[in-house]
Amino acid sequence: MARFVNVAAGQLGPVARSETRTEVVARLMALMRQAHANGCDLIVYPELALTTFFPRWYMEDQAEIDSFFEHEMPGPQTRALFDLARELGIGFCLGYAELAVENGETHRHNTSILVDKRGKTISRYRKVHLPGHAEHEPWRRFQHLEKRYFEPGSGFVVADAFNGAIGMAICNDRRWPETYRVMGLQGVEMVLIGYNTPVHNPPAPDHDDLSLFHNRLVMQSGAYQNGTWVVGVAKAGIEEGVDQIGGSCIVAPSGEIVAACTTKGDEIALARCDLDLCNSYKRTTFNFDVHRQPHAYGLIVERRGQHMMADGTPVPSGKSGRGL
Ligand code: CDT
Repeated sequence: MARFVNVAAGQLGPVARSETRTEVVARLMALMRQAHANGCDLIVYPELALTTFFPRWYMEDQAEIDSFFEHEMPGPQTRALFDLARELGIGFCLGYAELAVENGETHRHNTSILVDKRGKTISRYRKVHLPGHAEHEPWRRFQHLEKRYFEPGSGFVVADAFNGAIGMAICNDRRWPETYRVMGLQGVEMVLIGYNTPVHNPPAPDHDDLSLFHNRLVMQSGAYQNGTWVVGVAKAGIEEGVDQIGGSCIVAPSGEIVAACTTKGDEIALARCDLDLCNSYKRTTFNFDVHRQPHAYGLIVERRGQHMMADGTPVPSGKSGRGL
């Protein structure tokens, strides 16, 4: 039996710093209703969807920082989204700042959860590749302090859900081939990715004109090279003076974009995704069992003419040969 998942990329326009959770959740619910009216099984929301992208500001007051974090999920202001999902029978993927107390210790993560059609959280992912910097850098037009406010997560999980194998990644993760490959090795069939990407990258302004190209480049190659669907969803538009790319799109295992948002506001893009289409790639060009050569991959790498182990240490005597 064919396995179709009708998916909505639930793009958000800018979220102001003054906007309350209740106001943002109302926007998310409006998108969810549209997705449901279009027969969707699943709607995917952006990274840190419940607030403005707060790592753009340097803050020292921990109470102020923690005001951007969710202390429970669902909590009093987010429960309505879970209730609506259950009422409509639609799943969702939501990014938010997570404050977790585990074994008496407080941890802060940039997190996404996958919620099923009954409103139950079935998978949680904590962002691995945290971009930016940890200290105040006043020379920047705006900060990118993810390394200050979050701890990195420690793994890419693939869940049995929506009749398939569903993984999650968050924003900067999408630029790293390892993200897709680690999930590809687990047989992932759909990767859900929320993002907040400024057009301007302060350390590399020469990349600014390429920001939308790079967005597509990484998601399309990640999809193709792993035979998986990719759903990339932006928080877009000019948020607190910072221009964020849009470009939300749904990518097929062929690497082709099959649906895309056309605005930088609240908008859904829809696709009927055949999960069995993944097999056309997973069983041929990217049949990992048949064609991958893990024994040949960079245990020893060459860097500036010197043979190094993959961790950067010199090759111990007695080992020979070159990796990649
Ligand atoms: N949120 C996030 O991860 N943003 C980063 C900005 C990096 S600037 C190239 C991203 O990779 O989109």
